[in-house]
Amino acid sequence: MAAGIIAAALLAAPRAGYAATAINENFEDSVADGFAVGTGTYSIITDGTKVYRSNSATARSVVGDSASTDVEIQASVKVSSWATTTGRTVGLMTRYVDANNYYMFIYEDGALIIKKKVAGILTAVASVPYSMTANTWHTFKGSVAGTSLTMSVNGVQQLSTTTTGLTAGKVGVISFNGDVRYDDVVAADTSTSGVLDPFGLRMLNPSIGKQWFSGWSTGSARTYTNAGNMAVDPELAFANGDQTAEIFGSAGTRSGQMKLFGDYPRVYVRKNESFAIPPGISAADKWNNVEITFYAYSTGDSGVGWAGLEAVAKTNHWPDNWQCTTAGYGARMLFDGRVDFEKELYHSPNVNFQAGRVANHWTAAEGSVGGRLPLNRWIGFKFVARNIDAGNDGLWQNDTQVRLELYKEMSIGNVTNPTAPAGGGNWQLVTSYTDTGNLSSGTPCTHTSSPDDDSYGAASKPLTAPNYSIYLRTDGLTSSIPQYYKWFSVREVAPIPAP
Ligand SMILES: [Ca+2]
Ligand SMILES: [Ca+2]
Ligand SMILES: [Ca+2]
Repeated sequence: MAAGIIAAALLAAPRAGYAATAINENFEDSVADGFAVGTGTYSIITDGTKVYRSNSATARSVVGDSASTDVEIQASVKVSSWATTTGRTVGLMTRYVDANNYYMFIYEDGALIIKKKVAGILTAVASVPYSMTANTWHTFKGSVAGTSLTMSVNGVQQLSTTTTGLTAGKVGVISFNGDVRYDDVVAADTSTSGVLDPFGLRMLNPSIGKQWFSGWSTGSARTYTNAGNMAVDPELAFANGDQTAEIFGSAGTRSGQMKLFGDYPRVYVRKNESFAIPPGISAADKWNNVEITFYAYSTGDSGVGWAGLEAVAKTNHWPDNWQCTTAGYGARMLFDGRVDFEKELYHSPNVNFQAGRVANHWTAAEGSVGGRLPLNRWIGFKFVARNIDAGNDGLWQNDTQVRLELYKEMSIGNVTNPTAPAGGGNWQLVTSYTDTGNLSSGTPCTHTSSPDDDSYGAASKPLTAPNYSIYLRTDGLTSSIPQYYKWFSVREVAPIPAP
């Protein structure tokens, strides 16, 4: 297991040979996150809950990673009515390249069919008679692994076959000649080859530069309060928070974990603990587009309204009063059940905006009471913050939008010291938001003593620039209600290609 730092040049690198489709969409925020309509029109309507609907004669909408190979997609599917007596089609797609190339897992004219369209030529690969009741929800599931394809409805496998012709593509939904609705669309890669990090967790995006992995499973037990020890824990910094952080090291029942409590814990990953302006951190040691991952276990609610589990990206926030660099994006799972993003423009004075908020996010099945953050169980947390790469040139300087995504992973329950979840975890999108600069006070920052001051003012635009820190934070935890953290990492990833 890797400990400490793996540094690499911050050069643009070719995309690694794996993909990341991680979709979990219930449409309750009225946004079909990541979906791109290929054919026809779609809208979100209320049909019990919020659902994705099309009544176009030909309708296809796709989502996920075009590089995905082996993948499963499941969705609740309902037909409200048909517009024709034949050509009645509804279902799911994998390996979608374009409107002439994809695999289908469909109901069509009295049968379930696995079908392919390759270079525009349709071929039915397998079928079985099936009666699909109108105005009833059916759970469709299609999976492809290598040349094997299977289709299930309502948990019962109906078809299993093999075919060739397509190797990679997005997933999606498809219908012809019906008024159809979809809900609870879940899709994920099933291949783990090359996609697990050194802890055994799934990486949703490949690393392209600097990576940092906590080294908490090695060495002796050690405790940090208001200073780190970078000889032992490189780039792990504590001098800007108020906390007790007990790292268990290689021994004991909590090997590999950090126990955290205090009035305002702030656990930074940054190159040094200098409060100088600037701190003497090189461009190669800054962070920009990042995937931040950890698992956390909360033993009690601090009662602080802005506390829970939180990671902050694209920030310095050190010292707090260096106005032009304190800006950042926080992804939050708050104790009170809210999940959201917080864009902080300045720390002094305190100016911030919230976005992508969902209240009472958690379910009883996840261990929640009244929608609040589940306690006494492990929650996987991933925050992905990436520029959209204007010009597709790998340069952040001309970028104008930042995409924020918060994921959870709930397959580990209440155990003292878990092993990595099967397949690296089933990561589900919690909320997402694209900052186009609209989260703004319009007041530029005024600090001018450092070359790293932002001359435009962080107030007036999205946070596209690299910065010195990422950090974890929580508030108001006493020694009787600590949190435990495991598998904390930060990896520089590629920006999102511009459309
Ligand atoms: Ca819904
Ligand atoms: Ca959504
Ligand atoms: Ca660019």
